Amino acid sequence: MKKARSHLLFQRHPNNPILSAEDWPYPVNSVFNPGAAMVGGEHMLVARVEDKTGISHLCTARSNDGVRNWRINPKPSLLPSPETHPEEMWGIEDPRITWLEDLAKWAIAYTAYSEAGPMVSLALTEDFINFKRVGPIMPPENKDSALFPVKFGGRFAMLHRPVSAFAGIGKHIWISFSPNLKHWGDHRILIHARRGSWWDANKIGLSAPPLDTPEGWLILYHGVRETAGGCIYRLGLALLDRADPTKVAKRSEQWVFGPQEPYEICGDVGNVVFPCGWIVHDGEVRMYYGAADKCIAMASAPMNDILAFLGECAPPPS
Ligand code: BMA
Repeated sequence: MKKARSHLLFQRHPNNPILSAEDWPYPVNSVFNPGAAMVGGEHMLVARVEDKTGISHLCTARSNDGVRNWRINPKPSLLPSPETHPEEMWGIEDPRITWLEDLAKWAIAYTAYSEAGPMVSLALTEDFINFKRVGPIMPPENKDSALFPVKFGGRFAMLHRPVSAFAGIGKHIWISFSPNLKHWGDHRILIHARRGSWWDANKIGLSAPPLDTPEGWLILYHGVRETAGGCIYRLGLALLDRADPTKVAKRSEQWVFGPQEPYEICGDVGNVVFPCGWIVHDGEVRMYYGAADKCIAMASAPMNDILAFLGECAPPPS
């Protein structure tokens, strides 16, 4: 097997950006940070759409090949509902989609932008037309959340990123468990933000939902480097034990993807690549990401190369 190098793993699609505000059937400011899933043989994106009030909602787009001929819902698919769900007062953002084998339903974990800050909310759907809210499941400040598709020891599992007011502690990825999707506990830090001048120092968060592979749960996460010129959002990989996802088996030292193209460097928030979903198709991992909080792009890598690359990475220090 050829040796995979971090900077060669994910290749941008030449059609990038594959979806922009100009493609939308109604006036919007930006479309970005999409969740992704293969639904009925089609590529399904659930995009975060920011309208010209600054508030975000979710809207679906479907395509056969995952790159062209998107069929965008003619109206918002899921709007914030502050009357019934006050935690959605300032919008709903960054959906991450997981097929729950146990319920035979799709779960969408998203950020509810409440008066007290971002928090994690959950909705279930069977058809991406009707959505049933489970409601807010993590208090503020918390975001970057996704469920695992299977249960562990009879419990659902979720990754998320709480923020502690405890100065200097860093913003890490946590794992929690639930018997019923509504009540979550057994919280613990899973992946620490590094410190100092690392690309993923101080603040990290989950990007796409955990992906089941023969080597373990594949994790894509973002690291936020704070610089005098603003933040840079880049991506790294990790692998969790397949039977016990509280164990981190591998973690990349270098980032595997970062802002480089003009549409990633310039936008409403420059220097941001922000995937919320990926799809495995014919052994290829297609990562769908928001670019500069403005548009949607896709980059892909052979699953074999990703696993070979991680195979050569060290386990994180215990
Ligand atoms: C994060 C989230 C993302 C956004 C990113 C860059 O905190 O809010 O939705 O893409 O910041 O602005």
